[in-house]
Amino acid sequence: MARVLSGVQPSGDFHLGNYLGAFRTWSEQQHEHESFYCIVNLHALTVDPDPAALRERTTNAAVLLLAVGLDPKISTIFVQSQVPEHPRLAWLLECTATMGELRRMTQFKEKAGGSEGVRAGLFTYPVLMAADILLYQADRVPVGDDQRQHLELARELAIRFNHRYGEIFTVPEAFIPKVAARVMDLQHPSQKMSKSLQSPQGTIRLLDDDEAIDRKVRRAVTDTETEVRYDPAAKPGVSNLLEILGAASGKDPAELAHAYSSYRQLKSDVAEAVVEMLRPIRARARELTDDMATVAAVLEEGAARAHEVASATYAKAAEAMGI
Ligand code: ATP
Ligand code: LTN
Repeated sequence: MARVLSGVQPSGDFHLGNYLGAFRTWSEQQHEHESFYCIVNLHALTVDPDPAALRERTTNAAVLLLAVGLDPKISTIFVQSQVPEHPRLAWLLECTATMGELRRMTQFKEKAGGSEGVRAGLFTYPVLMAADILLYQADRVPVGDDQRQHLELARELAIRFNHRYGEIFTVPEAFIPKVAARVMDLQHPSQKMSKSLQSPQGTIRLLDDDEAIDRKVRRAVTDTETEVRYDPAAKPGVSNLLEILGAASGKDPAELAHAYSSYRQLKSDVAEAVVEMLRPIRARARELTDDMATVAAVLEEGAARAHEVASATYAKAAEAMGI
């Protein structure tokens, strides 16, 4: 059975992009693969969050992962900081990665914006991510399109390590959905929908109520034409709506476009599809919030299971390096 690992930062409210780009695949594929899903709170430290907020978001992240359908009986759900081998392996890998390759990471360049005050942890962030993946000998890593380059680095580090120190790590592959791998912000359709973008009207949060979802979709930025056509470069706003509808309905976004003669009708159908898709998630999250003892137990058991696998891999890697 193939191994799967992926991660999400507890850096804010989860949104439609996280769901369509990642969580939905996680919950669909958990039945076919041995799955590990990690709430990467150490990664979230790279932007200096408020400690109380980080703690709360970490627990809320677990609630949402259960609400989107991860089943703790078959998937291991855990918090990164509870498995000490993550930063330990990250250090070993940092001693194999080069400044040059980390400097090429576009996410770092975007987030750092050339500032000297940016945290060193943001620079080494992709190496910690590689450690997350390699510790579990993951074959497959389901992520949104924005993580493609980080995955390439994880593969490169695994190959390099194996070449230098012996066959220790499985070389992982990215699994990126065909539709909605990069959901764009509804107000700024040239930027991806993001937890940290501070664009409340452009971001559909998984816990938004029906009315908020409807309003945000209806106010989504489109363009001054009237033709409904799938063309991400020329018509990013409309194409994003078609991608969302395609992902929600299992249909091809370009084909869907033919059925519409107005933006209004398209928006109305997108809003309805998203409302229907998210309603059960919201209901389940509400139930779980009343049962935080269960959530805590899931994380405790998840950390124990994760630790078993991670400690075995770490021991092999450290030994191979002469530690
Ligand atoms: P931040 O804004 O804090 O960087 P984020 O919203 O990008 O966060 P992450 O925690 O970094 O979310 O990512 C969790 C998963 O969701 C990743 O697999 C990522 O690729 C995916 N993802 C994030 N944003 C989108 C998006 N707009 N469209 C599709 N997938 C996305
Ligand atoms: N960098 C990722 C989050 C992340 C991750 C991982 C994803 C951290 N560790 C391991 C997949 C596998 C992000 O920002 N989306």
